[in-house]
Amino acid sequence: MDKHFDKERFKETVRDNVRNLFRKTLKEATQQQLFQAVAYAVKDVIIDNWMATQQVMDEEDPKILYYMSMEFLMGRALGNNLINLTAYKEVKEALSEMGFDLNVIEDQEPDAALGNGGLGRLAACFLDSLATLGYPAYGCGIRYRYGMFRQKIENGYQVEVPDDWLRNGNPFELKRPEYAKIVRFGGYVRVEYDEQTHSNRFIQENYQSVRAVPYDIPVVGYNNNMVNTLRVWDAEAINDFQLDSFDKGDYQKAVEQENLARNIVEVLYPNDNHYAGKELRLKQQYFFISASVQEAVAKYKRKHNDIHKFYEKATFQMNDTHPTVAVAELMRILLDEEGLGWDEAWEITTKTVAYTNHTIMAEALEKWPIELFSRLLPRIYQIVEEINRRFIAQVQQRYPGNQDKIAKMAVIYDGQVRMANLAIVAGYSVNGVAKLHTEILKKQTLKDFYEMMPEKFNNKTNGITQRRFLLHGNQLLADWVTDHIGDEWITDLPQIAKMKLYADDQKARQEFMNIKYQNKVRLAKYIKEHNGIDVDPRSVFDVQVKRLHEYKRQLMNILDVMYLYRELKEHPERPFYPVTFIFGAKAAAGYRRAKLTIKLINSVADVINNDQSINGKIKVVFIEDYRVSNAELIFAAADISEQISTASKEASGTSNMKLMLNGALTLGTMDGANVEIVQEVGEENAFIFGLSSQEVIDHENNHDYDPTYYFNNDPDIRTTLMELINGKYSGGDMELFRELYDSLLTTKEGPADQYFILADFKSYDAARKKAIEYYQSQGDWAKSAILNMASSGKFSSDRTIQEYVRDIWKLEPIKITVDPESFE
Ligand code: B1H
Repeated sequence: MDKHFDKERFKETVRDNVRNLFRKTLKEATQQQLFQAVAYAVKDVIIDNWMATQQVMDEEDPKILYYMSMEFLMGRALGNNLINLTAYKEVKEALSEMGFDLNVIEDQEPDAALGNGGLGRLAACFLDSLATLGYPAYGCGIRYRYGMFRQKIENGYQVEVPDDWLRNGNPFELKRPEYAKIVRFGGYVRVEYDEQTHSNRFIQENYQSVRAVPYDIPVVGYNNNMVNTLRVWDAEAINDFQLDSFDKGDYQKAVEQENLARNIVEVLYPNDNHYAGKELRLKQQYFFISASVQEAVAKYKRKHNDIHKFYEKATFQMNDTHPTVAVAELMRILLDEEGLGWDEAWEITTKTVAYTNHTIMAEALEKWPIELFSRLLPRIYQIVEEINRRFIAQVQQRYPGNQDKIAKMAVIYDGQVRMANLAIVAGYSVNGVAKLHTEILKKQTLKDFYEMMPEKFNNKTNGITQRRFLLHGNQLLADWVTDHIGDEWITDLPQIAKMKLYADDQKARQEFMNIKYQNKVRLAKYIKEHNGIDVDPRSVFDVQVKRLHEYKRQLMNILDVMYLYRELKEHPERPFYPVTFIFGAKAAAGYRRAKLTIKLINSVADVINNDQSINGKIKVVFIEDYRVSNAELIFAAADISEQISTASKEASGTSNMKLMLNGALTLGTMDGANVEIVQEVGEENAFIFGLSSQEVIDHENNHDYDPTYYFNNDPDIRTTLMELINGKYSGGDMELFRELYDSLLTTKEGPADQYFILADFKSYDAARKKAIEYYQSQGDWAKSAILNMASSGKFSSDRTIQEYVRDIWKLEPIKITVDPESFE
């Protein structure tokens, strides 16, 4: 866009848009209206590139990736689109000449929060990398009417507020009614013998249906004219009954279908790493998968007549098991609509679908009761049954008489449909999301599958996009890097290793710390405005931002803050460098312990922040409504990156990468991608503590972990835990936090201290003190921080996507050259 960016014309367009959209002059327009006007002006530019991309795809007919995901955590689009159009600075300037501030305008945009956490944000980073690398791809998802809830903190408690993100419309989306599809639920399957083909036909009858209507959201590649599409499906009611034959049955059905359409896309389930088993969730899954698969097949057929080669032009990546009904839906279309035989259909399907596993947490495993599954999806269930029957026969052939293998690997077992097993049996690829995670899958979780089909298994360590999380989120640091090594890092992050040269340079260290300081001032201002808390930008910013989950151990973090505070009070003579402990986290609405942990953090914050005697040496801040947009501010300002999950539990983590890229030092366990981060940056530039994944797994297998040992033998631990039930942080209420206390010491509800907090507590505390100590030698710290940033090259999602393309998808990049005429 830089070559063609016409500042005067852009201003004119913004003026016209305000006029046409709102019947207002620029002076009269609100900031929200200005946002809309600017967004539409940007969309004008995107549309040309979007059409050009479509044209090249039509001409070259490349293989297309369909990235199927229940979640796309996109965040805001305006700033990111401007960044990728390489027009950010020009537009900022143009707006400033008109008397407006692009930052303020960006802040008017609601986050597109169609996801919970890492899994959804990973999908968003992947789309950015796919477009930037020129790979033809569709994101396939749901246009939730309400995204991830907005979090309010009231009296220290999390309160969930509906996220009405479409209230003012979404200027970037495009409704595509011409691609609508019908999706059917329920009823029964009638089998009919076809005399001509001597085969059975399966006809679903007495079903309810909804119309799936796609909305396309552009995904702009960086500086390459490429625009891919995120296609999210909305549901509309089908009311095709005859008003004159308005009998009771029709009316009843019309109302039911109306309700189905209204409910199905209403809201994103706010669970991260947890399976709730709700019927509506399965409806959501089949709804967007059926529509997406139908469209993928229809698109193929517009150009090709041999359906047997479908997999040469399309591949489906299933983001966890949530889209796994795609296996059976593709089979259904091939069998029932294309009239293929089982073996041909199976060959095509198993060359089309691939599966990514994102977690080994047992409670996240999707297992649908047969009753529910077969009632909702009768034909799909038949197909899954047949897949299972044939697979079990294979297992029996390979392991004659071995019931245990069947018990572990069957797709249908014990009254349940096991989606992970279906995904593995049908997928041509099964991947984990970090080296350690993939090894655990192969050796433990999916051992039997790995033994039977080792060729399917591979690792794809996650990554993040440096365009959003450095170029957009931390413009000072981005410019500084570019001044030193040029701008190739923007599309080739390993180039940032050239900054290692400057780790020993006094002037560079000073400059780095100055930039970090300015980003801390920016965050301090945000905290003052949103929390009313004063924090000192000269203090260490110790940051843990991620979903609230017991395995991520925010509880261990806050317990250690309580311990540090007590030490500070008891030993005022000891030197203590000021630290600001920053938390940001949403808890699933029904996750009691997680929500109580938020209350604890806020209660500890209240006590400590209001204790005048400690001179503000410790501050605790819980940032309300942690989401992509404020994450960008937080990463830029962080000194310490808390990555403290129980080893083996965090499949990869991605905030660890975003924080590293912004020059934070990792304080963490040897879990997920932390292992690879330490490998890249060196142990001397990180603070590693705690049990190893093998130690954790051994304790779990041997049932020999006893947290009361630590409670009884370590007075620091004991005293800290007692503070949960002695009223110190609850205005005298001894019961408020008892559930947390109990979770660590009793087996009332599940194993005591399931996540080994007490085992790791002292080594965590020591590692943290070491980090704070290290911060005081500013030169050394700056060196380590620069080295962290400079060693983050591996963690670009560009690298991850190249690996997926090379090992799994086998796509070819396309080139978009836009006819400059289209800008006139
Ligand atoms: C991850 C989930 C997840 N793993 C179920 N699994 C969900 C599971 O709504 N549900 O039912 C939602 C999310 N999310 C995360 O994926 C891992 O915990 C992270 O370690 C990983 O970095 C991320 C991306 O791979």
